[in-house]
Amino acid sequence: MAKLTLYHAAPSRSSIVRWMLEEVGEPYDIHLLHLSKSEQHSPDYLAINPMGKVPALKHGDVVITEAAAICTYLADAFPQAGLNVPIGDPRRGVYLKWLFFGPGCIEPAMLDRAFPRKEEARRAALGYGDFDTVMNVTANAVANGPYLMGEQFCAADVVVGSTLRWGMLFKLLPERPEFSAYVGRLSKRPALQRATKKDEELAAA
Ligand SMILES: N[C@@H](CCC(=O)N[C@@H](CS)C(=O)NCC(=O)O)C(=O)O
Repeated sequence: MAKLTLYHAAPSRSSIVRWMLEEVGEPYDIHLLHLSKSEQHSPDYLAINPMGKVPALKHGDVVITEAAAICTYLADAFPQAGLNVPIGDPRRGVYLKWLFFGPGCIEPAMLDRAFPRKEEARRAALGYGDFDTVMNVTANAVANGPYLMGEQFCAADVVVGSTLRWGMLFKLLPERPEFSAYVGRLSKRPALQRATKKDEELAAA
């Protein structure tokens, strides 16, 4: 089987992919980068990801970057893990919506709030519209659950769930019972617990 290597820094957005890999359950290697030493800007790593950012995933000869794209790829490459909604299933459209909504709407809404612009942008010009709408839409989506797609835990939960966990940790999100209940459910997943423990060990080393 083609080898899986995660270019990783702990903790960082590559922890999203580490969680996904633990959910997938296939063996993988870690290529650790120290962001504080600017290893992400070394010529060797820029050949992997010219953005100079983690995560990147190598699967055989294929290199994938962008956390949400990697999670989508892994879910489709290892369907036996049950983390995708396959092509042909009418639920796939909504599944893809949530995979894009994480990095396309939740994350920029959160970070624009944390680092406000000097001049307020027009709502129509922002892909995410406005912070409150993004929060309301997300809260409604996770309110009933247990997961975004109902009973099925999927790659979109890894992507959206990671952003919500991170936003709650750094107090970048409003305190909403829907978010804490959803993140509480995710925190019980053995794969997330394993990924968190491994990252804590890496960060402490
Ligand atoms: N859009 C990228 C963002 C990746 C990203 O910003 N990674 C940060 C770590 S959380 C990074 O590598 N920062 C180092 C740098 O920019 O020098 C993704 O979702 O994968």
